[in-house]
Amino acid sequence: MLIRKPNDIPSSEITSQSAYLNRRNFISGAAAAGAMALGADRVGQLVDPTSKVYAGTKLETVTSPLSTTGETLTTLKDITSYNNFYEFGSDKGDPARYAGKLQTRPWTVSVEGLVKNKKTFDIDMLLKLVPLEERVYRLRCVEAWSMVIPWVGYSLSEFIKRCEPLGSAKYVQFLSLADPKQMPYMKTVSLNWPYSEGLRMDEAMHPLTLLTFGLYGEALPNQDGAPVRLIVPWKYGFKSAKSIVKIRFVAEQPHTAWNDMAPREYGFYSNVNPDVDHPRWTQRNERRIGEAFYKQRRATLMFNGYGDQVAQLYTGMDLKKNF
Ligand SMILES: Nc1nc2c(c(=O)[nH]1)N[C@H]1C(S)=C(S)[C@@H](COP(=O)(O)O)O[C@H]1N2
Ligand SMILES: [Mo]
Repeated sequence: MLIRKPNDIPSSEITSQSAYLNRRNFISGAAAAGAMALGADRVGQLVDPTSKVYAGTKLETVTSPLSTTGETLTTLKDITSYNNFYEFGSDKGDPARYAGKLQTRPWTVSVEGLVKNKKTFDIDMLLKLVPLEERVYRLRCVEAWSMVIPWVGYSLSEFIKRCEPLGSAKYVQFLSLADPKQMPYMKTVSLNWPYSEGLRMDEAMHPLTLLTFGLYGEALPNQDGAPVRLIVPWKYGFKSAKSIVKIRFVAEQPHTAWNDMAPREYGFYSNVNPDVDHPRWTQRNERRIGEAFYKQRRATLMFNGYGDQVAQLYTGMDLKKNF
């Protein structure tokens, strides 16, 4: 049988988001070797039954009119074994291997900054704030692959309204947990921890922006960002911070982990845009995870196909400059 390569992009052209990280790890080779030894050691902990107490709990959901239809869902297996979660390693299989240990209870999300309600929310309270919806969204990674995932959550706007942000709050920053005791690769992967992401207030308030607690009807698997993460379907996947512990309302555009790492490659907006190439590879098309490698790559859609709903957020903006 003839195995064909994807015909439009030589695989050598696609390097991962971790290219920088791996180069740096190479420099600190001793540290990397240490982490690998630690990693191997932790594989055994996957079978620890206490690690799976929360991930997998059934969640009640209502259907949402904001669900994407007409797409084949990516399998649970692919969604949970092909991940980016650099706190747990830079290979796609690392988060499934090492995130099982993450303790997701007790867990709180604190609200800081320019807001009336500077509160700390217990995760189980947050989960019950408003009814959970199932929302199928495409997720397009900046590395030119995509998945279709039935997320569970509610519009972030519901949460933000209850925080009562001040008029001076123009952006929202999201900070992930940064606990090197639980996250074995924080020491060797040189992103600027804690993982930080941000949205402009109108993007954060947009109904499509989902505060996400589950997928496939169950509480989030750890490798997908348990116990709470963001999903911003019209932006590259890295905007969707995982395992969030802090939400900060600010006046200025916040720094973000990827923007700190390589500002020419990862902009603040990072709207999915087939017309703006990543400096090292095209964004014209994508590989759907789970589909055969020889299959024709799909054309990437402007705003990941959500343009009808979100394009008006950017009227008058040059999206090549504001990539
Ligand atoms: N805290 C944290 N959040 C993160 C990341 C990460 O490394 N750390 N990776 C991002 C990237 S690059 C992508 S594509 C998505 C992947 O989500 P998934 O593994 O659930 O598909 O999570 C994003 N959120
Ligand atoms: Mo990504």
